Amino acid sequence: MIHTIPPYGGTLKECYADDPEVLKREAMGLPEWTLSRRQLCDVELLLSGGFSPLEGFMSEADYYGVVENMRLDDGTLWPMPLTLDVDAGFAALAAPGERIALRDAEGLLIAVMDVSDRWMPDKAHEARRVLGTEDRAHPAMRYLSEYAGEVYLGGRLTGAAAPLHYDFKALRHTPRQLREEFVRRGWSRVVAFQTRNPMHRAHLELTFRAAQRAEANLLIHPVVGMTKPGDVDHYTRVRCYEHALRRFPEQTTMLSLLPLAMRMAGPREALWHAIIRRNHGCTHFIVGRDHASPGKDSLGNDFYGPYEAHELLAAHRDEIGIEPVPFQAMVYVEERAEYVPAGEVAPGETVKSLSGTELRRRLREGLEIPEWFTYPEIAAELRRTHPPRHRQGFTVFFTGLSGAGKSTLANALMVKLMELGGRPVTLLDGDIVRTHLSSELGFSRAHRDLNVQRIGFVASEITKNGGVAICAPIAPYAATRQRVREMIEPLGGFLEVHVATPLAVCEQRDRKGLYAKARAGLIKGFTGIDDPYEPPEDPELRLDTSALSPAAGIQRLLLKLEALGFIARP
Ligand code: PPS
Repeated sequence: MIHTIPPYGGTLKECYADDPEVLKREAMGLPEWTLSRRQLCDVELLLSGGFSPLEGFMSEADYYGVVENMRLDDGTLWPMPLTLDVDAGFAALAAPGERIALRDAEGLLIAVMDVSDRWMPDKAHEARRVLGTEDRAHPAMRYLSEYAGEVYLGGRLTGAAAPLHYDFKALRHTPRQLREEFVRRGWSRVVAFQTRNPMHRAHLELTFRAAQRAEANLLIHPVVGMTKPGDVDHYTRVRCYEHALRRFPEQTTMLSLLPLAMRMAGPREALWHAIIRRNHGCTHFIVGRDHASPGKDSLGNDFYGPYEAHELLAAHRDEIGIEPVPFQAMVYVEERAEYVPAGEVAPGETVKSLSGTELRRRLREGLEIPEWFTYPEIAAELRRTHPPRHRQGFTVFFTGLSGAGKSTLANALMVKLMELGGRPVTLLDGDIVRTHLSSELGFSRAHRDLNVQRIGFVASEITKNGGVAICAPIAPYAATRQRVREMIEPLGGFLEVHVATPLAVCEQRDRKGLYAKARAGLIKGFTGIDDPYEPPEDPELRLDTSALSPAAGIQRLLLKLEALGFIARP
């Protein structure tokens, strides 16, 4: 069904079925694809008209037109490829002419897709053209190379239901709802502000000025779908935006959440953002410095020039259907006690700034966040979800050969931490885990990986919730340990402790008699004997229990935890 809603932004193409019940019956028996988080975001905006004029995933011709020239096959300006990536196994069931059912992770039918195109993309070429790089430090390049399926599908969508959201329902609006809301409020000029960060004073000053310059009302339109890995989670950000909103003159500004999955594609992404806001009924769009920038590449250089996005939008200004409002970075000038665009700083004036990294450091260490940088209520909100390290959870991950002394150290550490108090402590010793979590697993490479990943998962949950997890598996493979580290580090502390007692000592101790059995060939695949142990290259701590008593080892570990800020002086 196509609805045309004047007055803003031209035609809005909503793609929902007239009768979802009929569609649900039709979907029974169709090949089923479970949408990833990113695909679910894409489908939500395709169905709601956020990506008008698209009415589904792109055909092969549209895709190549977009990749090469930023144009759909009919010549319409469109900067970002939007395709359904699937694995070869599923692709075999989805020939052009077939229909497939797209479901969310719980199995709810979201849409039916009439597959029109199926092809194998050249992902490296796509990355070079669209992102301007093949560097894995770019999140969209990493997605393409590590997560995206090898086959792309294109075809129209017919929606059964909008993806379910339980959070911030009152702040979510489809393009049609926003257009209607603007009409209801009598807003004929609306300038949209795109953001994936909490709003601080610089952002408020920038949006005040933009609204004044455009003589428009302001829509704060943050992305809550997927942003850059490592960003502040959207729950915290939305609470910050709600605080920020109270700082604007009443009735001038509105907050609405956009379920977009960003690609961090710099200039092309900025153009895409503008088109999306046009579809949501806005007349103006703020383009910032480094708009949708993914940060530095693996050589430490910027992926895009700071004002490349301004230039691209200016070049296409006549056909986007929304007026770009370019802005330089806003900086705080001490002498004037106010924010001004960077280009307006007079010679000799003192400019103050605080980087994202510095803000995170201050939060982590519980240091002051200056008032010139952000409002107290926003700083307090950030502090709630980013407590200083001594109130964050952490994981101590012992790794080493059988008999190296991991369990002894782990038990001693647990007792010492309980003596210190303050956080719940959980011990995930190798034997405990193999009894309660992994009783069906053996010692093949695949089973060891599964075992260690299960430990990592439980430890990550404990860490996320502010507890201490002490793990003590052999964990012989470096890649698996790295995966565990990546799982936990964004949630709190992670300390890898290599219990580096030499094999000869472990074997001599042979408390369980297993080394003797392994040497006699009665146990196969025994770590250190006929299965490898890959020692950590750069652990937070290395302890050799042949040279150090458990008490001395634990003391060194406590000092390390203290130096990193996770515990008060032992
Ligand atoms: S792993 O590799 O991390 O999954 O191993 P883990 O869960 O820590 O289990 C190691 C304990 O199992 C006993 N065991 C073996 N270890 C190594 N290799 C083989 N083939 C093997 N078979 C049994 C051994 O007692 C280990 O206990 P610890 O406490 O490390 O001595």
